[in-house]
Amino acid sequence: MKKKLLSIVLCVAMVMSMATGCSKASTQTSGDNDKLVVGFAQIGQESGWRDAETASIQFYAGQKIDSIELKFADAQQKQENQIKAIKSFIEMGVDVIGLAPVVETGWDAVFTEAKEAGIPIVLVDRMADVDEKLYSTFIGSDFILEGKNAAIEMATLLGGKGKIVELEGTVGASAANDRKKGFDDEMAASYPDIQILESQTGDFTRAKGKEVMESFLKTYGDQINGVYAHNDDMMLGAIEAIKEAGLKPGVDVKAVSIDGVKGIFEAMAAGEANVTVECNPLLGPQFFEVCEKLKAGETVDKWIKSDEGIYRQDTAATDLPTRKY
Ligand code: GZL
Repeated sequence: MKKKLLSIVLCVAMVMSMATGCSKASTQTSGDNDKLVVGFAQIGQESGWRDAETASIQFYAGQKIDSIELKFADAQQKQENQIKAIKSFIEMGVDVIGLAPVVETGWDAVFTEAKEAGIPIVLVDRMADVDEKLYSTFIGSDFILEGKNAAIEMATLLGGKGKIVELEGTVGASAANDRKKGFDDEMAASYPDIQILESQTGDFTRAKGKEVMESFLKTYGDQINGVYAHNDDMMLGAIEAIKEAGLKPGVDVKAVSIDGVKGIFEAMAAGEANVTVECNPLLGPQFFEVCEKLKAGETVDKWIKSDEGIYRQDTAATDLPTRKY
């Protein structure tokens, strides 16, 4: 009996040491100085857009495993998890840290740690509210312009007058803050006969977008002539709610959102949505190009802007096969 117990204890000890050995090994950089070692702290998997961005980053690194080592962390939409990931990347001594900040504020301390460690930070698709000395560049869209364009599209659909509701992105996210600012400011400045009845966060998710639209419909019913959603995923949820309320999305309730994911092109082709303002998630190539430059000690532009289009119902069926995300 004693022998059996001993052998079990030894086995467990062996497994434990291998496990810790593995976890230590996975935190070491490859040790090959020529390889570009990048840590990326991703927000999560809240939308189709986010999944497309993750795929773009992982695919690019996967194609270049001889020259790029990617350490990827999924923060499940929690800032504290992104901060933990950044700290671990600093400890590993990566060459560059990339992240899509889930919210704009709360980054000064950990970005300062990265700077003191001599590791550049690249902001991807969302901004952080920090001194610009604390990051190398922002690769992403002009969210204020996206919001302004959405307002112009909505006003065109409504003939300049009507009542609308607004589904906002994640509270505190730069994409939500600026898409709201761009839209609401344009509405106030140019379309006084369009009233925003209510505006609430749907956290960029389809499920929450449906839930909030259901509550808007309970409160305002067929007074609602249009809905503006800060991303297509929330709009797809809102479309479900509009149909369940017995109204026709895209007809009774005009639908304008942002991202340009495949699902919204399918909805537009079915006549259930009207406009999507494109926001490019396929940032992998640009991101690694910047990382290579930073590793080589080159300077990069402070803002690498994505250029994007506006897509409408009338061309959605022909656009759909060309869409890459
Ligand atoms: C925009 C990005 C936003 C998308 C959403 O750059 O941060 O986050 O519009 C995503 O779909 O959740």
